[in-house]
Amino acid sequence: MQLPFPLTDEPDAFALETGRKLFAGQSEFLKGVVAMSGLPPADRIEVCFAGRSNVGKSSLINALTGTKGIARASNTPGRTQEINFFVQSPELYLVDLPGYGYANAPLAVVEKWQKLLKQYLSGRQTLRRAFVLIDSRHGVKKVDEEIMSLLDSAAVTFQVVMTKADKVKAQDREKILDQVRGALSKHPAAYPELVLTSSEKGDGIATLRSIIAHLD
Ligand SMILES: Nc1nc2c(ncn2[C@@H]2O[C@H](COP(=O)(O)OP(=O)(O)OP(=O)(O)O)[C@@H](O)[C@H]2O)c(=O)[nH]1
Ligand SMILES: [Mg+2]
Repeated sequence: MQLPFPLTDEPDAFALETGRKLFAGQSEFLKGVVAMSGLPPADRIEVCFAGRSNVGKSSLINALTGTKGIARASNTPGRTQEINFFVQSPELYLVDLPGYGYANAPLAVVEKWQKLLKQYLSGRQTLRRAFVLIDSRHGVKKVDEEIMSLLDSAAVTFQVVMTKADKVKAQDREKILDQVRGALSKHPAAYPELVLTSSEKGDGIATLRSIIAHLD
């Protein structure tokens, strides 16, 4: 029996080239947003990156754009507290969402993020796909399930991107992947393929560029 939620196949050379070209264009930070009123006009396709604090959202955006430090990656969990908009190429917005599940964040702060996140995810017409990042060592946690349920109810297709693949041994990977697959089977908005990445080593980055370039 074919397991659901396979790892995505490597795109063909043509599809990879389309992705490479999109991300070879200029990338720049546009703005950080703390309220819906600050959102830039919804005038182009947009993808967002969601995930627990420290899962590697900013690092992934840096790896995709090939501009080290464009999306500040740090060792301090909870650093990215705004919705950060990046312009890519110029036909695309990349959106770095505030990390969730940061244990030491004050409740009022958490509630404010959650409200903004909810408004953003359910109200953005041009949002084509949410990438939900899951640490390859840890799998899906309760807070991830919450964001997935939010995406289900907002009818935003989300695709799981496994991060930090360089940190797990091949023999441990399958167990985590199966845990992720089990969790995803409960979410109607889950895209049926997973992407395995390492921002550190570059694994899966060209594939993800190609996936983003082919959204319409
Ligand atoms: N080994 C390895 N480390 C990674 C990888 N991606 C990210 N990291 C590290 O993980 C830490 C957190 O990465 P960030 O990109 O800042 O994570 P984030 O999800 O943006 O975190 P917040 O903004 O706090 O929500 C940093 O120390 C990164 O260097 C990876 O692919 N491999
Ligand atoms: Mg970040």
